[in-house]
Amino acid sequence: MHEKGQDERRRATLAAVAPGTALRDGLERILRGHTGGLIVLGYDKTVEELCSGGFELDVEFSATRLRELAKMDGAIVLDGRHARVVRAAVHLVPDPAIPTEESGTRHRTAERVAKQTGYPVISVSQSMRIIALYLGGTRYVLEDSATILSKANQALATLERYKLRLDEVSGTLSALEIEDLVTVRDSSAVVQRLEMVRRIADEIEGYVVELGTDGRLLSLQLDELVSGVEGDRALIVRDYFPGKVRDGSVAEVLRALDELSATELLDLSTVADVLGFPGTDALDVPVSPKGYRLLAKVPRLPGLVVEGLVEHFGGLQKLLAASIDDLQAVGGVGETRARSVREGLSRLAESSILE
Ligand code: 3AT
Ligand code: 3AT
Ligand code: MN
Repeated sequence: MHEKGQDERRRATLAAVAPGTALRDGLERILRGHTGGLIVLGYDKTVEELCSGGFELDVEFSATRLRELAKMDGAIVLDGRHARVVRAAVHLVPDPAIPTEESGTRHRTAERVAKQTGYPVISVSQSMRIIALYLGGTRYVLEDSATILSKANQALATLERYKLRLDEVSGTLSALEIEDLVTVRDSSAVVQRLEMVRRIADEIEGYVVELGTDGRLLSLQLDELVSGVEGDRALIVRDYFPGKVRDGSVAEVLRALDELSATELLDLSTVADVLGFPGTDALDVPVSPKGYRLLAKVPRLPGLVVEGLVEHFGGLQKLLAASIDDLQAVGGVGETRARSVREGLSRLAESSILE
């Protein structure tokens, strides 16, 4: 949980300095101007106490102002929303007892101030021509878009392969579900593949954030590949959750999946264990879905009706066998809806068997 919050903060900060933002524009101008820079992204009592000299400005932020102010010696302090320049030409005096791995007074100061204040600090190195972001105890180098894009495209190729494999195992699972021949192995394999797709998609999402306006095309490609994956993961967990489904228990399983290491995720038995099927022989145990995942493929079916149908019939096989009259016994299901469920499921059954 702690790690999650940190990850979100990192992404939010990277988004604030991504290409296309005024802040990044200012940093690139400093780099091109061959001067350096030391910029604190936030101002409060703690920051104030580290500031010595310089002058107070409190003017609106702009990229060109940042570049001009960076020509002077010292640091620039912005407010937390990066909308105003609070101070410039400041000498920062952080606690010298705070450890730093950096060499060079600018970068040592940046690391220490980031640790001491909790605000992100940026250093633009004059000698190394690098923009670095210090956040807490971590340093990120802001790479140019071409470098990030080449990494992102590699990840995207991997995602495409994973997605193909996922579509394969999902199709197989649907066919087995229709014929009531599913084992824990089959459902675990789909969960495993969904999780692998989700993880690589999350990595690419990070690149999208870093790329800012240069990441639009990548973002579109990503959305197209992973639409529905997050939802499917929850549906399949609900489908095979042993016993009654409560939202809390589903969320716990999803969290446990999220916490599996990359190696654990590759082991189907471990995935089965997380899904509620422990033991060495669990993979060959026959299981039947409640029907959530296939019902989600029936168009225009509200969530409450899906709940009602699963509750009433108790499993996919009984749903498949239900007549239009049977279906109408469920609250919220009139003749029209009963017909569309009947037809939807029949269509799924036909297309699944053909595959
Ligand atoms: P850089 O981006 O720093 O190369 P700049 O357009 O920001 O250039 P500066 O204000 O840093 O320009 O000024 C750089 C030098 O240019 C300073 C001065 O020697 C000369 N300069 C600037 N404006 C004038 C002017 N009106 N008349 C004569 N020399 C000028
Ligand atoms: P470069 O990689 O050369 O840019 P550096 O770490 O070698 O950075 P220097 O000692 O050359 O740093 O100092 C460069 C400038 O950094 C000098 C000053 O404008 C700024 N600077 C360094 N320490 C501080 C500080 N404590 N507060 C404000 N500005 C500082
Ligand atoms: Mn130096």
